[in-house]
Amino acid sequence: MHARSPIPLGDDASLLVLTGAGVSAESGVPTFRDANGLWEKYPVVRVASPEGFAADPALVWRFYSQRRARAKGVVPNAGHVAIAEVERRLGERFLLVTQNVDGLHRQAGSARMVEMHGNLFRTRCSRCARPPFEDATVYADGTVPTCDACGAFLRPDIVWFGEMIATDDMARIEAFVNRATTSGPLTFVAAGTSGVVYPAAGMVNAVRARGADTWLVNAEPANNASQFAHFVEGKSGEVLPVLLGGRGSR
Ligand code: BV8
Ligand code: ZN
Repeated sequence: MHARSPIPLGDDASLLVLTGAGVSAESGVPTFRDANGLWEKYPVVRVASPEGFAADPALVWRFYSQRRARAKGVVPNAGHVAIAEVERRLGERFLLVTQNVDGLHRQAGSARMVEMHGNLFRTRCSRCARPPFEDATVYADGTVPTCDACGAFLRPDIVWFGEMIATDDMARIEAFVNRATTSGPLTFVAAGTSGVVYPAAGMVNAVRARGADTWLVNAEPANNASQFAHFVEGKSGEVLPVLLGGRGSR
């Protein structure tokens, strides 16, 4: 199905958007599982897991430093902009949950947002309670930064495989869905995600069980495409401005 008109959203309707790496693809950020994907060069378990970090922190910092260096030159695309615009129209009846760590949604103006897998430009201590801090440093090959409070290795403030999503992030999503489904209809739009990684990939089932209308916008049928009521095949940078009622639909 191809989007020709915006998703109808009544005055009491809420919108929950979930994005994955595909939404940043048109900005030039490689996705995880496409042919030239990031994971080709680095097996996930070695660069995006606590075990991998314990085994070779320098390799992990090389992986994330390379992504910081690549992300510095990229800008949001029309898909990010459409999501920020519909947030301005809906206000507190809108929430964005992103799996992306590239910071492009914030650059596009998104504010009502949960970065459920963390952020590439934040670093935290792997041991003490020192709060995470903004950090765009591209560490020189082989460097592993250490905490000046406790001396332990610093790590990217990112949720790795096998790690829990932050409890307050999950609580915020849950609270939004509860309020949205008691005050009116909820529409869920997932864009640019292969539907492989949980708990993000399970969101469609959770919201459908609460009566939400569910849309998938993706370049190909995602793993969990059958869970969605509507599937719009296409590029998020072209489809979202139409589907979310941005400029593209006038
Ligand atoms: C958890 C940070 C509880 C890293 C990421 C065994 C042991 C341990 C855990 C598990 C296990 N088996 C299963 C699990 C659970 C695991 C999981 O789901 N694994 C998968 C691989 C099976 N999940 C977890 O571990 C999560 N935590 O479950 O805690 C727990 C605890 C212990 C034990 C069990 C359970 C934590 C998951 C978070 C991992 N961190 N990111 C980093 O970013 O460096 S996930 C990583 O994948 C990214 O965040 C990325 O966003 C995410 C998902 O990928 P996608 O975003 O979907 O990107 P992808 O490339 O896959 O797809 C892009 C899509 O876009 C494609 O379909 C493409 O066609 C499309 N596309 C391309 N261009 C466009 C487009 N679409 C539209 N327009 C375009 N232009
Ligand atoms: Zn520390």
